[in-house]
Amino acid sequence: MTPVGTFQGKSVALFGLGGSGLSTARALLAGGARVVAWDDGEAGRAKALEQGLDVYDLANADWTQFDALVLSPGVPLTHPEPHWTVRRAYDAGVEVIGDIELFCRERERRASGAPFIAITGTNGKSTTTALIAHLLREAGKDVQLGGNIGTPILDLQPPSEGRIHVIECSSFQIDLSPSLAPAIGILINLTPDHIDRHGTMENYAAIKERLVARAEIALVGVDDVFTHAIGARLAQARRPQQRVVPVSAARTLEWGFYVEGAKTLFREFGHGPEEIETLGDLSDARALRGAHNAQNAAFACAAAWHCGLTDDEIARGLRSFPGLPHRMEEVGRRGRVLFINDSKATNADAAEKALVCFDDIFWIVGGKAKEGGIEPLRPHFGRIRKAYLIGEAAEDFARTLEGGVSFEHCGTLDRALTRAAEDASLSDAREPVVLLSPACASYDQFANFEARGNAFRLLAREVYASPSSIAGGES
Ligand code: UMA
Repeated sequence: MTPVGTFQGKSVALFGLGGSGLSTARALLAGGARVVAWDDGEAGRAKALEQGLDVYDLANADWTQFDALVLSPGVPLTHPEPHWTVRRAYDAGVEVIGDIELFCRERERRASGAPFIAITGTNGKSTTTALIAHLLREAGKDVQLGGNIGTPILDLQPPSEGRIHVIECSSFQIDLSPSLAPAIGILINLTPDHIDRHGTMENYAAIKERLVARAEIALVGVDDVFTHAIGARLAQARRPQQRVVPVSAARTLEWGFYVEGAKTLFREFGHGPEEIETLGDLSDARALRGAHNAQNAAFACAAAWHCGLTDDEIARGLRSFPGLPHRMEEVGRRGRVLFINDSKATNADAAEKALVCFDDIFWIVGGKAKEGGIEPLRPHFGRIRKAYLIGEAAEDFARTLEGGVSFEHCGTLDRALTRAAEDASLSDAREPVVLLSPACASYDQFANFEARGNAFRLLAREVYASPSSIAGGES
């Protein structure tokens, strides 16, 4: 835990008692602050009471006693409208901040030079964050990994000179962190997202820009119009003590980090082509398939290079990266048949990223459909040997597949997996792939996408561990 000493002896209103709120409460109390906690929901309040927190309805509190309101990231700050606690705080002249802001102030107080890598972007930020942490750990560094990826930042060990914090930041968290100034700031990409919480795309992009605006090293994508404009603006501002470095997975750069073929490359500003450094080869990196992962890898290599890792250390780490659970996760193999868990693909956009990576797909698809269904995936139907339909979306998806892809109604995941594995093992493909990439939410049959992915993993293990369960299959 990182005790928060910057509010020692002060009073803090804490709103939102999910994972990050409870972690913040513990860290503030450990640092000597007085905390008054509340949550709109009964469950959050009950958990806080269990942990011995002072739970009090902030609607009835005297807000002039507070030095800050610490808000959970899921609570609206500005849109669709400010939460009632935010209005009360502003009326009383109380600042509104989040747990990452508390960490930044603690870093400033304890060890302002402590290495701190902050990562954001619309897509790929969890993979990039996990990959950076993996590269650094494999090279023997002391690494703390957390933020939006799952472990609340204040649950991590405190910042210190020899310890690298690798932190994924959502736009909600950045919006609550006015003094965010990481040693390395990463902005991967930007496409419209969370507009309900930020009002407009412009506002969403402006919030994301804040993560790199005061970074000592700003690694900024150039593959979409929004990040490209941000990178150009930062470079033009020529802030003292800031280095702005472009990163691309889509084209060769005159300088910066980029991917060419399957190689991640770095060309220093002003250097000739003969001095281009090769940092890794993605054709060896089984957990980094696809163009989107090439972008994640380019950023991770850039961060690792700036942390002093050698080309060999980076190349080794790329090869050994196990990937994140439920994101094109290779769960096993039976003979030629590969089993891939991509349960996190809850819409067509996400499923597309998996479909383009393989040629002979036995596709488990369905669940609770999103608007547009699987129609956008039609250009990739040629890669699908057969589809196995599950969940509520089955009838609708069958209509889309009709005439283009052969399919079978399976109802449940276990039936779909058994049938897909049987067909895959009998196919003539070099590497048939049983792929769960449902392009749907899971709520019709599972608690969440993790539960769906865990079920797939267990079922797949039974299938590929049992020699008699499928005919053929061994190569
Ligand atoms: N609450 C209210 N009133 C409201 C809204 C929420 O009382 O109007 C209360 C809820 O009753 C609940 C608590 O606030 O008790 C939930 O807080 P939260 O939603 O901020 O959730 P945490 O458990 O604290 O998790 C947060 C991040 N959640 C969000 O940003 C929504 C987690 O990111 C993050 O992993 C965690 O902190 C640790 O840092 C999740 C997420 O969905 C993965 N992120 C979004 C994304 O990736 O797109 C931004």
